Amino acid sequence: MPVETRTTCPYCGVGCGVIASVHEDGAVSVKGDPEHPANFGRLCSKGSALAETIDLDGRVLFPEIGGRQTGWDETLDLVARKFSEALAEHGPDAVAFYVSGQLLTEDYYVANKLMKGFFGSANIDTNSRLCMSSSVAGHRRAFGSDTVPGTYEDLELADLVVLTGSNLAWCHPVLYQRLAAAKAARPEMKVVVIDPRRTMTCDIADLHLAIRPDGDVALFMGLLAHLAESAALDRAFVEAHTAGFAEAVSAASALSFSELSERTGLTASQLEQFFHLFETTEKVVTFYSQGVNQSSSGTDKVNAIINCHLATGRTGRPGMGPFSLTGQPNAMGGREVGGLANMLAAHMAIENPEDRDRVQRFWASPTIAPKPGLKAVDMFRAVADGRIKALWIMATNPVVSMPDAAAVEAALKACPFVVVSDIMRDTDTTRHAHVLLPSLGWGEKDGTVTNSERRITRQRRFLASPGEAKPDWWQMAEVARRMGFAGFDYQSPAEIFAEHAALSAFENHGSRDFDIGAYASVGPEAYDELPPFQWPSPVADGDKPKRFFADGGFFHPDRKARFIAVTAPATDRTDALYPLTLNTGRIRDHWHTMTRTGKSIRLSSHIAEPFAEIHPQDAAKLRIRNTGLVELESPLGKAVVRALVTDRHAPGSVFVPMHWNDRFSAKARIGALVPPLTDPVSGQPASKNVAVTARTYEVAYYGFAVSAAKPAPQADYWALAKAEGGWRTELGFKTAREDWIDWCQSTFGISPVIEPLGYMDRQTGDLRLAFFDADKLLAAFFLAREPVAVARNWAISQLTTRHTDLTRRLGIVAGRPGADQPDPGATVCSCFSVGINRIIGAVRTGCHSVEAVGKHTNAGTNCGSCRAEIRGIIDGCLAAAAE
Ligand SMILES: Nc1nc2c(c(=O)[nH]1)N[C@H]1C(S)=C(S)[C@@H](COP(=O)(O)OP(=O)(O)OC[C@H]3O[C@@H](n4cnc5c(=O)[nH]c(N)nc54)[C@H](O)[C@@H]3O)O[C@H]1N2
Ligand SMILES: Nc1nc2c(c(=O)[nH]1)N[C@H]1C(S)=C(S)[C@@H](COP(=O)(O)OP(=O)(O)OC[C@H]3O[C@@H](n4cnc5c(=O)[nH]c(N)nc54)[C@H](O)[C@@H]3O)O[C@H]1N2
Ligand code: SF4
Ligand SMILES: [Mo]
Repeated sequence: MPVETRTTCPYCGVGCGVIASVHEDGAVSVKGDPEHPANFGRLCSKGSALAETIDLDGRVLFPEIGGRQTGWDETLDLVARKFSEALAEHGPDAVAFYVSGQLLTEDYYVANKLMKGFFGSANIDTNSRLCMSSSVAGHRRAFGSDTVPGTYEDLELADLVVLTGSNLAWCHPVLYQRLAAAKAARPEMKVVVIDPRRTMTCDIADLHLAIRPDGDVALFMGLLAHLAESAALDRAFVEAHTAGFAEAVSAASALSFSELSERTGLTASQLEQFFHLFETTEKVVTFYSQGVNQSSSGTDKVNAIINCHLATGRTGRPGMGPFSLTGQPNAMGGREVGGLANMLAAHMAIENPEDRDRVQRFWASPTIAPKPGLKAVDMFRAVADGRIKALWIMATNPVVSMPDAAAVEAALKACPFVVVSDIMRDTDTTRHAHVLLPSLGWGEKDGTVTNSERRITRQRRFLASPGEAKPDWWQMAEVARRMGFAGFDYQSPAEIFAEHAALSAFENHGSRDFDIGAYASVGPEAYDELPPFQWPSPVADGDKPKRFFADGGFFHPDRKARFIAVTAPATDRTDALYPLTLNTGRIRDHWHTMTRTGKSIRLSSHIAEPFAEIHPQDAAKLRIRNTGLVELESPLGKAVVRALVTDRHAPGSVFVPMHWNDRFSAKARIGALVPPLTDPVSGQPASKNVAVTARTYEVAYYGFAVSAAKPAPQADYWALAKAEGGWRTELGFKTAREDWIDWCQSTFGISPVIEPLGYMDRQTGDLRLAFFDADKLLAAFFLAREPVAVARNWAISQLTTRHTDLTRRLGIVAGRPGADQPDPGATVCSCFSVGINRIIGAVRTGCHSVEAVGKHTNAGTNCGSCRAEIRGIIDGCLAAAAE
């Protein structure tokens, strides 16, 4: 019998419950936990593929100093000594931690306590600065606390769901599935998607508003002005529970309707339709994510949205409220422990002397940070100019994910002492570590995470610790002890959690939203068993839906919420040198910098290469061809990716995923183009609205290869991805070579004694080479002057085919599937590896619904993440047939 462990998915902020089974042969499988209130058994493609990402390939398993394997004692002594020296010689502002919403709450708590209470600095910031800080700032301005008022259930209870700046279908897929199911059950429910792109989320939208980049503040100002004049205004709520209404409405009314239309890029009729829907539907939830937060007007966007919910009294009642979707699995836990440079702990304020005193007394700490620390962008500036002498990075990859990524890399190179705790040995960031600490990863570590709806769930260990890897909290506690600090003698995460819970209740008496005092004396066993629960939980009261603010009770001293008078930024762009707007974000099957999802063959097959979505008009103007290569340039840097010409994005904009980095592609680290421009209130970088220019990246030859071994490509362009039986690589060469055989042998690690089968057409320049070891294909290489047209998934399947006869081998150099080996086409359904050609085939045989295609091919019947794409393929086929 397999041993089952209930745990939580380590990817997005939905926080799905997972049951991990370890089978007798050691194999691991995962399934959704039917009892978990976030997902009720569902998982998306990433969650379903978790078992494929936990192998030890590429892991860092021993501490390292300067690339040399060491022992924990020596390494921790060095870290403690370096931090002590920096503090003694240069003071508390000379040290910094840069941590992550992917740490567990217990890790995060220890990091924050050590930095703020013992180093006496607030120089601890986190990748949540790039992710949630505008929401935090907006919540604090409006509510007086960083509170998400609602629960996921509101998604099903609402009659109108507004999604702004959220690609829910790809980024919070299980919530999308819950929404799709609710809408199928109640077709009268309306969904509005506000996004400059027509994303997969639009599949269930009744209305898609293709807003101009950063038109959101204007849009919600227009809505507020409209609501203020309408029957939807809840005067009683506004008077009893809020302040600043008149000023906010007066600011909002300053925009004329034509200005509104101009700034949002929406027509009068679109605006009227949206305003009317919002006005006449009481149960409305506005979900928002990075299209709102990652903006130079991010905090104002958040408050413009909240203003509309406050004006209508639709905050924290069932089916109503503003709802910030958190990205990372523990974005919320990080905020609870105060892991941002401008927060304290347990939702206390660093600016407040009473809060500082309270936390210091609770910790019995020698000091307490007297002022906010440096926010991420400023922190790396301080690293670059030498103010920070010792930096510890945990569970984040800033050389890829920070804006002005090249400057971040240079800063790390210049920093006298960089510690990195990660699970992977070779990332763009670990390369610059003086000390690399091996951390336990998902399945190996124990702790808690909090999801978007304030629900705390255990992540449980079901695997043994590999090598000498240790939990992040242990690493910090050991350094603290070595530096002579009392208060870090934790034996287990349970002890840390109990302390965190006790602090949340300490002298609280209802004055702070975050209170989980019910767990202040949780022991190891109860912690082990801890079922999911939502906060607040001052006393144990089971797991029932909890909402805030239906009847006021905000956390400003007068208990009133604040309307914020915002101003709409200009959205027109006239930059002759950099005329295009670069929008960056996510794809369905990859997670951030790909250190984990890049290990999964299934997840790598949906989209195997970095790309730029470009509108056909721009492509025509710039002479960029679909499937050619395109170079994007901002004043800070350049990137080269595949051109995907599509009208999904408005003219003037391009979309590039944030995931690719120097491990997977030659030059696709898009963060290197993003300027370090931040929202003035939250300090969050604006990574969705970047001025760039685009041009064709000319190459003399395009290439495609499949290989059994991981390639080490020497080429002007390359992008590699794991594939069944080995690797697939897209290539581009600026100049021709004579020695392609040698090139292949060194790139794919093939012995020079192996001679290839080959085909060459001097006329067209086509070249195909295939290298075999007995009946096994080692590598196949396809070169052409045009983008290589070979059927990718067919070529990949040759890596796992036995090539017993010459005809089959010659088939590879012919570059065409034989009649008995149909080409499945690009993968759509990654759960069952169903390619687009099979889906088109099914449609042609009469399957005209997603369900029918599913019955025929299995596609879309497991996690459901690809259902919107399948519907798009069906529609496309039917439209083509009708023409
Ligand atoms: N598959 C996958 N899922 C993930 C992640 C992942 O890496 N991969 N990461 C997780 C994390 S940490 C996060 S933060 C979330 C992010 O989740 P999302 O915020 O949903 O994802 P993004 O793709 O970053 O951006 C969302 C959308 O904002 C739109 N947008 C850009 N500019 C504007 C604008 O000015 N206004 C409006 N209204 N929209 C705009 C973009 O076109 C994009 O479609 O996803 C989480 N889930
Ligand atoms: N251009 C652009 N840039 C962006 C964004 C965007 O939309 N556009 N989005 C931003 C957002 S919202 C986010 S959240 C960030 C995400 O950006 P990052 O946080 O930099 O990305 P990840 O790849 O998630 O990095 C996590 C790292 O932690 C390691 N790791 C995994 N588990 C553990 C563990 O248990 N312990 C330790 N110590 N390490 C572990 C992983 O191997 C990996 O190296 O990117 C931001 N940057
Ligand atoms: S939606 Fe997918 S990635 Fe997010 S927690 Fe659930 S299974 Fe994990
Ligand atoms: Mo994020």
